[in-house]
Amino acid sequence: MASSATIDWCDTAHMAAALNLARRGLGRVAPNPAVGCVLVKAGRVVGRGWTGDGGRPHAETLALAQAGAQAHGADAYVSLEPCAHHGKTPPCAEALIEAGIARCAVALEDPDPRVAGSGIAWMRNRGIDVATGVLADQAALLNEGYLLNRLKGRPLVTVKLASTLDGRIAMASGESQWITGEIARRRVHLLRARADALMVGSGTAVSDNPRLDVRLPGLGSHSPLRVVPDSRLRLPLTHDLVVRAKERPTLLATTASSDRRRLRAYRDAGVEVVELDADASGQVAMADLLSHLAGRGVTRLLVEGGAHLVASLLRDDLVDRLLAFGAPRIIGADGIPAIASLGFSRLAEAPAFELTGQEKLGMDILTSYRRASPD
Ligand code: AOF
Ligand code: ZN
Repeated sequence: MASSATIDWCDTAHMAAALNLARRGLGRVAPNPAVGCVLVKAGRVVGRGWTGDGGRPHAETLALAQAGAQAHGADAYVSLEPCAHHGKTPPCAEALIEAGIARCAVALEDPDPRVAGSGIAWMRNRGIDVATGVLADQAALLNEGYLLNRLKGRPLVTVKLASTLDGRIAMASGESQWITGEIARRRVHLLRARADALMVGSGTAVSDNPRLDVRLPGLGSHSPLRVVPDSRLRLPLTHDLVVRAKERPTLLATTASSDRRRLRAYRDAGVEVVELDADASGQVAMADLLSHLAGRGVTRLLVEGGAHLVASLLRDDLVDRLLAFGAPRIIGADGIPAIASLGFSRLAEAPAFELTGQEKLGMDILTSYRRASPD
């Protein structure tokens, strides 16, 4: 709910622009939120900024630098409450005050305990007219990963599935290459670029041999952390995830019972190994892995299969978003299903999702869902 003075369509339009700037930072700013800032004077945009790679500079710093003296008397639109703590630069709330901003529209309060309302309070105390809640829902969706990290100690979990019309991902023989077409595959690389970490199960790592990097022109340097839960240490030492671990960091998550010599061999190759709790079936406990990832700053995790890993995330109710790439093929019940057995017996237990969008990608269709909110 928006608060304070008057909020008109102009406010909404400028905040939408700030959100679009913020979106550019997704996958590049963790553990920071992706923030956008637009400065407007007499109806003209005089400064724009978004959070820099690795989280600094903050969006407001860049927008203020661009506006220079024109910031005096301008309106600021910021997609997250300006910070109130001293980092590498003074707090953004203070910088906006010093620059002589007349009014500030904020989409969302920052849950970081160093901020949590004090950025807004500072500005109000110094006579700035502050409107809050402008496009708050959109801002919360954009930074859902940051909010989950801060408030629930886990990243946003997005599961990507690529299957046939009948929900199969491979032939019974395991043959699976190229279920979806080229355009869909490029779309996956864009999704990867917007994630902080990519995860596949060890079975999928072995059978599909994924490199889990971003192969799009200009985006290759933003390849995220590669994560493989592997309680039985099945990942071959010759796998790309191991061999190239020094250039593209790989995290292997295993349980405490693992073979020490093999662990040393992974570590010698540059793989980071963490030993986490096991679940009832002896696999790496997903909740523990997600909290480990959140603790090291991951806000957005993209899970690319396989069927068992996705099933265990669904069983534990840890899937926030589902992106289903559907290819116009039918394999039949002898093929391998996209999701392994969940063990539920009643329909009420079956995870439910809300449709959020649909896109045609060549011959394939991408259908997006998010976890259904409880009734
Ligand atoms: C802003 N504008 O663009 C961002 C903000 O490590 P630091 O010093 O960069 O601080 C991280 C915190 O800064 C982060 O948790 C969040 O509260 C805020 N991020 N704030 O005013 C920005 N990215
Ligand atoms: Zn700041």
